[in-house]
Amino acid sequence: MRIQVAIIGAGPAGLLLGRLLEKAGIETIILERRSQDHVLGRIRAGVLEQGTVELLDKAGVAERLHAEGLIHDGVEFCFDGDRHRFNFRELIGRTVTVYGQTEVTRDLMHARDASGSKTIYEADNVTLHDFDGDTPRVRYVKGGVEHELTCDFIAGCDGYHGVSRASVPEEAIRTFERVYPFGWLGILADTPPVGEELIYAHHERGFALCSMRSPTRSRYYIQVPAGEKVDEWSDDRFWDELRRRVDAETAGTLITGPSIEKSIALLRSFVAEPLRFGRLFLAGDAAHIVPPTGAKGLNLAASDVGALAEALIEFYRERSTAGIDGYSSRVLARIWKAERFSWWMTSILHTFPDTDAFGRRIQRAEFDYLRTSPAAARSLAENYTGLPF
Ligand code: FAS
Ligand code: PHB
Repeated sequence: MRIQVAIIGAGPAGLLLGRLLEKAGIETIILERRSQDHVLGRIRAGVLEQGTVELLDKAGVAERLHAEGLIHDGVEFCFDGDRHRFNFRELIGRTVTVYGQTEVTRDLMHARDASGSKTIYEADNVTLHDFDGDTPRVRYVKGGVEHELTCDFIAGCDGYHGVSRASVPEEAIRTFERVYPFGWLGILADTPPVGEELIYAHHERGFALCSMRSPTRSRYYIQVPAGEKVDEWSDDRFWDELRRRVDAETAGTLITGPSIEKSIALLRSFVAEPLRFGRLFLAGDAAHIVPPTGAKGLNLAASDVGALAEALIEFYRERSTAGIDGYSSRVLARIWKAERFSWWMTSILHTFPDTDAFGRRIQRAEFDYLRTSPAAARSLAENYTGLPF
């Protein structure tokens, strides 16, 4: 079978790229290792930058997002019980939208199913071939039958553990990584959120985040040591620990309930360079990972594929390679700024085993500087709501 662009992975990056290309008349096929239900069952990101919302609008999949998404003008920081609200709309005239990644994925899947573009779920043993030449190939097994695609381009949107980055010769790629000595234990509950907006809490016992998915569904996280097992955390133990890490008012108004999802995600910062290898391009978590503290993971995936779609459309429409030749350096410039912000948010809000008394004072000084300096607050606001695509 011959196709213009083969996309590996039906997460938000692969699905959004497929949608943007399809709207430009470019044929794609998506190969996804897991089932559609499994992909939809993952509970991940919750906050969309304004640029991501605009890109989903451009993709024609934002109707439900506008109907159900919650526009937030700001977030709160709580530092050892002291709270401060950062009003992004006042500071820089931008906002964020709370709308779960699961819903973004669902909207993109529905649009793709309706368009008739092909997605092969439960595609096993995907392998990439000849992407350093002009006619790359992708092989996969479906229902025990081997298949081969020839294509013009391959988009590796298969996440951190995917096959695409792993297919690049070691000498052709360089990686940068920082693994944090903790993870986030997240809980989803059908309870009303404790606050109108997100609350990021720093406490000597560890970080906590009060988030949400809707006015009736809450999402909470607490920092736990790396290696912690989710089975060691009953719901009650989680709620008690969350209460200890937020201010008294928040603890007092927290409405708890049974968890409908509970999982631990380890935190790492990771970037691969470059992100183009002949006819293979990497985008989303296949290219980079950020600690979720800055709510950048899903949003970076969106900005990557926005740039990649532009480059591929330019190639097909104008037979120009300027976009695809510039893809890697263009997206890496924005990726590293988001990596910096995510690392910085993680550094000031979490407790680290090797942080001494001086280090804790510096974390407090960061908070005091943010809440007393309009310039510092504007910097936080422009990074959190998303730097320009
Ligand atoms: P994804 O990993 O979402 O999708 C890749 C897809 O490729 C998957 O469906 C996978 O099954 C498929 N695949 C993998 N290998 C394959 C192969 N060999 N063949 C075919 N298909 C293959 N970001 C935030 O902003 N906030 C958060 O709170 C947050 N929480 C997270 C929690 C967890 C546990 C994880 C892992 C990530 C979290 N993230 C969060 C980041 C997350 O939202 C990602 O940034 C986002 O899913 C990136 O989307 P994709 O690049 O599409 O990668
Ligand atoms: C979430 O709601 O899942 C969420 C929100 C903000 C973050 C991370 C996760 O920084």
